[in-house]
Amino acid sequence: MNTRTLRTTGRALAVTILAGLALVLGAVPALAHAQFESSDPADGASLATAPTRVSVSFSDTMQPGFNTLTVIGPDGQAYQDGEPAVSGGTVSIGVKPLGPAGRYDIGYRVVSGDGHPIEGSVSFTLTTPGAAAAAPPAAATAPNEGSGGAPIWPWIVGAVVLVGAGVVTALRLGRG
Ligand SMILES: [Cu+2]
Repeated sequence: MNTRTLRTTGRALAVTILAGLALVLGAVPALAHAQFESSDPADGASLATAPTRVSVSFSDTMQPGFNTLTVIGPDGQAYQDGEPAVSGGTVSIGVKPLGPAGRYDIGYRVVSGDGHPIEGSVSFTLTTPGAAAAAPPAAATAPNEGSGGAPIWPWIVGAVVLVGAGVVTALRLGRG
């Protein structure tokens, strides 16, 4: 073999290897679509303290700009805040102060690096009402119970005034 033949053989070998690599690399993303891997909070987690941010992570880099993340509370209210942020395979979003204790669903609709949309949901349970929770019913009714029959007085006063007015009117009509 002279140098020319060696060079040609080397080039042919390189082309073959590159072609093989391209096939393998091209086939891998097509076979392995990004898949859901984990979330924070984890699916099914019970939390006493409300998270200020939630995230879902996937097995591939995610595309920014096409993602939707929602956090829906047991009261049906949406608690996500702002726009989703993408960092590698993780999509996250801020969370407003949570409301009542109970189940919060994190719904996601995201687009992976290869352009495929991925949809799903995970949930966590808040065991202690969050900062935005309405006052519990017991606390709301306490002031009424404490003031006893007070709310009846306006009715009695109103009745006395009405009866008094009726008597005066009747007397005037009788005189006229
Ligand atoms: Cu895919």
